[in-house]
Formats: sequence, C-alpha cells, structure tokens
Amino acid sequence: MAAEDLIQLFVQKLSLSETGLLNSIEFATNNSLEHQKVVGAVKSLQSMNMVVAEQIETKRLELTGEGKQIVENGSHEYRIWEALPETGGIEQPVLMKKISDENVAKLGFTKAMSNKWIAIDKSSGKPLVIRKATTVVDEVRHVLQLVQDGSSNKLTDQKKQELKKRKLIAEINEKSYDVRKAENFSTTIAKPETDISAEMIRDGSWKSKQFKDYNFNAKGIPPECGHLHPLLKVREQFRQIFFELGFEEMPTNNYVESSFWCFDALFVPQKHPARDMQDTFFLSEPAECLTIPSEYMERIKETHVNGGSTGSTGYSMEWKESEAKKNVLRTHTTAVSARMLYKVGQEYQQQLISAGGDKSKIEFKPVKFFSIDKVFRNETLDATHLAEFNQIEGVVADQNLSLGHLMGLIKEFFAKLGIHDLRFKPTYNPYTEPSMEMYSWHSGLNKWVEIGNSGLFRPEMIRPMGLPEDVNVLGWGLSLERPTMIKYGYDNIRDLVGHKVDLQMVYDSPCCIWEERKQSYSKVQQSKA
Ligand code: FB9
Repeated sequence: MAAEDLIQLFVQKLSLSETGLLNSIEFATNNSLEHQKVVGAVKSLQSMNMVVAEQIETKRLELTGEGKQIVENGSHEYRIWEALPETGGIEQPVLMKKISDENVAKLGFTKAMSNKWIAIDKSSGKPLVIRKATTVVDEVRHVLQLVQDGSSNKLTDQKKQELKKRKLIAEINEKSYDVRKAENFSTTIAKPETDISAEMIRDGSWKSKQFKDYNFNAKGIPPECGHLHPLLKVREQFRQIFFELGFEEMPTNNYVESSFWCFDALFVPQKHPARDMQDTFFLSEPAECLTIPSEYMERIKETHVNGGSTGSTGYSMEWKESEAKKNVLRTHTTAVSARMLYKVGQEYQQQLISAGGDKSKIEFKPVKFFSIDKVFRNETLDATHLAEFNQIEGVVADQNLSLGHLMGLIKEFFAKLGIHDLRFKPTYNPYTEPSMEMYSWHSGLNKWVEIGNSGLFRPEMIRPMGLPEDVNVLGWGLSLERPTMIKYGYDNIRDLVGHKVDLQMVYDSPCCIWEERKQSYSKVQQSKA
C-alpha cells in the first residue's frame, strides 16, 4: 500500500474511532500492514500537526519458531499419539522414527506419557507403545493459535507460564503509538508540499500550503561515484604516516627493472635462489636493459667478485654482465631505493668534485625516502600470497646511523598504527647486515604476527653508490595487503584482490581510520583552525 493511501486509511480509521484514539500496532495488525510503515504515516501526520502520538511500551506474546511449528503441524505430544495405531501398539524405536525431528519425538513422547495419552504395554513380552486415550484434544496447538491471532488475552496466566517454560511463546516489548487527533486534523489529506516553487512565492499561495518537514536524518541518495579500493585507503594512511615522519615519496612507476638494480646493486649474488625463474618473472621482450651506468656497474662487479673497495671479500665468484642486464618484474621496491640512493651518492660525489675533493667543505644532507607500490614474486599461491603484492618501504641515509636508530624509527612508525608491543628477531637479507624481522602481539589473533623486515644496508651496496664512509642507510619494509586484510577482517587475499572481489564490498568498505591517527588528525585540524 502506497504511503499516501496508508495515511488516508489511518485518518479515516482515527476519525471513526469512538475512543478518538488509534494504536499503531492494532491498526497495523487489523489491516495486516507493517508496523514500521504505519509509524512512518504517524510521523508525517504529526509533522502536519494533524495528530499527536504518544509512544507506549506494550508487552506482547509471540510464538517462537517451535511454537509456529506446532501451530503448523500439531503439538509434539499430539503427533506421537496420532502416529500410534488406534488399536494395538508399536515398539518405541519404530514410533520415534515416525516423527522426523528426533527432538520433537522425545519431547512429544514424554509429554504424551505425562498427559496419559499413551502408555507402555508389556503384556505381549516386548514393550509396545499404545494409545491410552482414544481421543485427545491438541489444546496446546489451539492456545498457540490464539496467541498467533493476537487473542492471547484469552489464556490463563498459568497457561502462559507453561507455554513460556516450554519456549513455545515469548514475551516481546513493543514500542507503539497511541494516536489522537490534533488541531489540524482532517480526513482530507492535502498532500504536503515538498518544495516551495517560484510560482507559490509569486502568488503567495505558499502561506496556505502544508509543507512536509525536512527530514534532516534522511540518508541522501548515495552518489554514483568512484570508490577507493580498501588497499588504496590503507595506502593513503601509510603515505600520510611517512609524510608526518618527514619522508619523501620515491617514483615507483616502473614495474620492469633490470636484474642490476633489482639484485646486483643490492649485493644479491648472481647464484642467489631469489634470482631463479622459481622466484622471479624474467622478461622475454625486452629481455635486456641497456641503460646501466657503466662505471657504477664496474664497481658493482668488483664488489661481487672481490669486495672492490668496500672492505668486503665479495663473493669471489664469477660475475656476468649479461646476468645483470636481464629484465625482470621487480621483486621488491628496494630496487627503487637503490636507484634513489645511487642518485644521492652521485650528487654527493659531484659536490665532492666541485669542492676539489675536500670533504670538510661539503656536508652530506640526510635523506628519508619511502615507496608503496607493486612487486612481483613467482611464488606458490596460497590464502595470503599472490604473485604480486604491494611493498611498503622506508629508507633513511645519514651519518652514523645505527641499529638503535632503525629500531627507534620502526617503533615510531608502527606506533602511528597503534602498534606498540614490538619484538625484533635477527634474520638474513643479502643486502642488509644486521637484519631483523619485526613482530607485534596481535591480541585478536592471540599471537605474535610478523609485521615486516628491516636492516642496515651493507657497505657492499652503499659504498659503490658514492655515499660517504660515515653515512649508513637503514631500511624496513612490509606489505600493504597484510595490514589491509587485518584492518578490514579478510583472511583470504582473494576476497581483497583479484577477479573474485565483490565490487559491492569495495563500495561499502568504510574509510580506513586507525584510532591513533584520529588524535593526530584532530591535532592537525586544531593546528589548522
Ligand atoms: O607485511 C607483513 N606483515 C604484516 C604487516 C602489517 C600487519 O598489520 C598491521 C597491523 C596493522 C600485519 C602483517 N610481512 C611482510 C610479514 C609477513 O606477512 C610475511 O609473511 C610476508 N611478507 C612479504 C614478503 O613475502 C615474501 C610481508 C612482505 C614483505 C617482506 C619483507 C619486506 C617487505 C614486504 C621488506 C623489506 C626490507 C628489508 C630491509 C630493508 C628494506 C626493506
């Protein structure tokens, strides 16, 4: 029934009610209407001052699921009695099987016995269940029918208690409205205007018109607009965290990288398993990179073979330029960090040259870089691993940086996500020494979760770049997918990424706010204010 017609019917009934009062639930039941829709009609009549409505709490008995089943199929005890032959008996197990729901059979048998509707006849040796009462009245079904038809007032309190105890009925508190006429009450409903038109203003007719109240709580029509994928919402949070920590974003718009920047520049030996087809996607076209800075490559070669001038022994194994030139899909954004650090190293070398090689004349400007972008690993796929994920990475180059600086910075970083309880566990990376995995205690999962990896980049990586002797570079990394899965409650990466993703999930995914960041937000807003 359309809202206008419902309103029309309501005022009719109210105008006819002797008591001058109409209860919204009664009206809904008697006209088999949804109570919520009736409440809507009462509210709009109220907004036109046609009625006054007083909210009242009414207790009402309602059938439980089991109660509804009995009205449907008869009481459990009646069904047991009914399943017995008029004469003679049947064995109990056979009888019980006649009733599909085992629980119903049990309850029914007990009740029928206590009602003395049935009995056990042992006269023929084996006990048989027989009818004791030739006729029975399924009174339970009858009274439940009364409750269903809204005339539970016909039941005695003792009966109500019994049915409640048998969980066949339940008492529910219901909010309803007692509605009375108000000064503007009339049975003809002028459809309230929802907008004031230029016409009305010109001819002044707006003065006599009824206007619908603004419903300021009305939810606007959701705008047809783009929606950020949860990963991008979390990515934006991490970007803000890095900016707050004074980091500069690295350009990561090159998925294709040469093995040189992806591995060799990071002192990853050419025989390292990570460089196998098993772990890395190699390109067939263009197969090779022809733009590797030759001098730098020479220094890297020396470093791999015998440590070059880094004080390292190197890997004392053959190093092939052809291997370094192979193009791959980058396996980590640390390749981008290497490019940026090399640029910083080269700028420092330029300064040094223009200072006539006098280090005291120039000062190394520390740098803080971050990147959040896609990396590709030819890994075995499982619920949390795809062949690509987004790596979050931060690197800092400055004089005399230590492991303590790294731990401190990682603590600061994760504190902005509300993660305070960190543990560091030594690990191995070809490009950092020492290296650490980071763990945080996850109360929800009730375990320590690995939240990333980190380390101090090896001299074999940073010295050939031209960074001064006293400059150290620290770095740490984590994935974007893992925090996003935790934040949005996904345990399978395929619900978040890939062709199986349900777009509605993206549309409905709430914005990503980490409690902790609220404070910093409000602080930022206040400072702006
Ligand atoms: O993200 C990871 N875990 C993680 C991070 C955050 C989180 O939730 C936050 C609370 C809200 C929950 C979990 N990991 C790194 C740990 C594991 O998931 C690990 O199994 C998988 N790792 C990926 C690599 O898998 C092969 C995550 C990915 C990873 C690993 C290492 C780095 C980056 C990403 C790195 C690095 C690095 C090291 C030194 C110097 C510079 C960069």
